[in-house]
Amino acid sequence: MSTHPAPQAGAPAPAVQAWVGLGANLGDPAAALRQAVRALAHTPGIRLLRTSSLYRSAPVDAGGPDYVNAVAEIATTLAPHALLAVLQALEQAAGRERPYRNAPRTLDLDLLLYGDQHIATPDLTVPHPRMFERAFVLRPLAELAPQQVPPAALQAVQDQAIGLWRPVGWAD
Ligand code: A4P
Ligand code: MG
Repeated sequence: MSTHPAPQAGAPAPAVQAWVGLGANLGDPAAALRQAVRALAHTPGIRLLRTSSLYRSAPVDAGGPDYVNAVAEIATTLAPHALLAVLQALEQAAGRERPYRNAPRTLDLDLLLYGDQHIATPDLTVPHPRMFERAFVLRPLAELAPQQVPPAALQAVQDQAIGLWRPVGWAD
């Protein structure tokens, strides 16, 4: 017999823990990340659990100014595609333009992990397909959820230039 009780009809969906990668390198990137985190915290179906430190990182596979990157840990009752739609709406609200691949951007929000689910659809792949190649994802994610980041993965990206964003933090 299953040890898990069957969900009750009409019962609220159970919350799933998920991690969102944030990045920006145009305009005022730290302000854009702060605004995005505030907006996530106020979105129905999303509870903001924690945020990593803000990091400054050199562009990877891209040009333009240095990036500010961070990761947010959330609990959400939204389904993965509904969460993606929220992230894309916030990117649009921040004036995101997409002139070419990996172009500098005012705000990029990527769904890195959604519980332990593996998702492969035309518009959503989870875990995010490039996250394990990137220090700007793995360093802040390891701060929040070291169990999600194998030491060998961190080691593999140690040559990528990244450090804490100074002098301002989330509160500034
Ligand atoms: N998509 C599929 N899976 C996902 C997912 N898990 N999360 C689709 C979010 N979106 C996902 O995304 C293109 C399409 O990916 C979307 O339509 C969505 O349906 P996009 O945001 O329009 O384009 P993008 O940002 O160029 O793609 P992506 O995948 O976010 O780019 P990357 O690979 O993350 O690279 N260097 C530094 N230092 N810091 C950065 O933040 N970012 C990039 C972007 C490159 N270099 C960087 C940084
Ligand atoms: Mg993106």
